[in-house]
Amino acid sequence: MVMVSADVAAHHASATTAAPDQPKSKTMTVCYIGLGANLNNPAEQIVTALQALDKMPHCRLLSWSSLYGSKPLGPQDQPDYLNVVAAIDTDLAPEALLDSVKQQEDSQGRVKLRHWGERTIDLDILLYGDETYSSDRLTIPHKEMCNRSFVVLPLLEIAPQLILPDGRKLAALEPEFSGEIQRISALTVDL
Ligand code: ROI
Repeated sequence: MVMVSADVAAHHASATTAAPDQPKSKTMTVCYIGLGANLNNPAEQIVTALQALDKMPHCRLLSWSSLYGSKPLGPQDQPDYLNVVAAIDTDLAPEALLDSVKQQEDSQGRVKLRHWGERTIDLDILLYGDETYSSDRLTIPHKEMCNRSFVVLPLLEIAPQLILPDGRKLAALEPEFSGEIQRISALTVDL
């Protein structure tokens, strides 16, 4: 198992670091990915996705939050969710990163059953350094991230000092969400 120092993820989201195993001209960008699952052994789905984030070409898993449980946002006749937020380092551009995470969702058998419905795994790009980005397929920061307790609280756990691209402190959002989700446990992932 790889232990990752909490300090790594506590950096401001804009942190770019020279990767030791990359040519010097490339910079890596710290990105945050939201993971959610409520079908087919959700905890296993999340662990599989974290392992995949570490194995993805041009990506490295830096840290991840505890496992959280949350009531579904959306139709209530679906199972509760498990949620985690992960920090990765990547030199992929945003669209290429999106391709990679979508591919991983597909490989874990994600099928769209209904709008805001149940899913085996959801991998949302939340932040890409302190950049903003918008296309038909992707908006960064994730449009709803600041409204979702199951994103904000796990993200705060791994990046308590995080400043959003618009200059707001993530920690300022915390009081809005107290009691909405439950921290279940730390999550052991063999890398
Ligand atoms: N609800 C919760 N609690 N957690 C999620 O990860 C999640 N993901 C979604 C929708 C369907 C909006 N609801 C969710 O995509």
